[in-house]
Amino acid sequence: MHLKNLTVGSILLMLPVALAGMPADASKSEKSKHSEQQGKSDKSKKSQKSDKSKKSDKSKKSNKSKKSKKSAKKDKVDVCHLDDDTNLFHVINVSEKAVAKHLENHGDALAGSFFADTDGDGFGAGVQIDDCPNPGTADNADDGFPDDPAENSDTDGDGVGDNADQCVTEDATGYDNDGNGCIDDTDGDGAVSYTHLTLPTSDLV
Ligand SMILES: [Ca+2]
Ligand SMILES: [Ca+2]
Ligand SMILES: [Ca+2]
Ligand SMILES: [Ca+2]
Repeated sequence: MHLKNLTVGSILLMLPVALAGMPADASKSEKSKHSEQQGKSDKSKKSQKSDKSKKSDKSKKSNKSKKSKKSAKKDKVDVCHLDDDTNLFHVINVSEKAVAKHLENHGDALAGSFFADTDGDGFGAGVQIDDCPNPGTADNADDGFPDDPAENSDTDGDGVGDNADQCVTEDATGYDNDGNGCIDDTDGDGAVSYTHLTLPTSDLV
């Protein structure tokens, strides 16, 4: 419709329609305001979230740093430091990196479990008595004969140490009068077996 064709009457007729359209526009404008507000509120939510995430990041970082401090403590190693004055070891705690230097330069040793070695054969026994290799200790508890420097194990369990046992895998318990670790009379016929030849000649009839 061209404006030229519009009469005053037709304009008047259209006016209510135009006015009726006004609230609609106003409501659009309200909507747009609302939408703007929402947008702002969303932004503020996001910004809050972002703050939270920042905080959470910070707390994560702080936890990490705590953990790394803990692991740093964990990375420390007990070393047996050799005291030049007493010539005895005592435990010191050093960083993992420094361990090699301590071992090389000071004659230090790694700390561990050391047991009493009463007979000095290098085999310990009983419960752990030291963390360091001080005199009278061994780094194992393998001595089955703590008072016999010549023996430490008894494979067949007959009470005769492996070094003295002439039958290392034969349990001669109860049948070993000469104590050589072998059963004296294997067939039980009462005959003197060759094992008795190890007895003093006075025992031979
Ligand atoms: Ca021993
Ligand atoms: Ca021994
Ligand atoms: Ca034995
Ligand atoms: Ca034996």
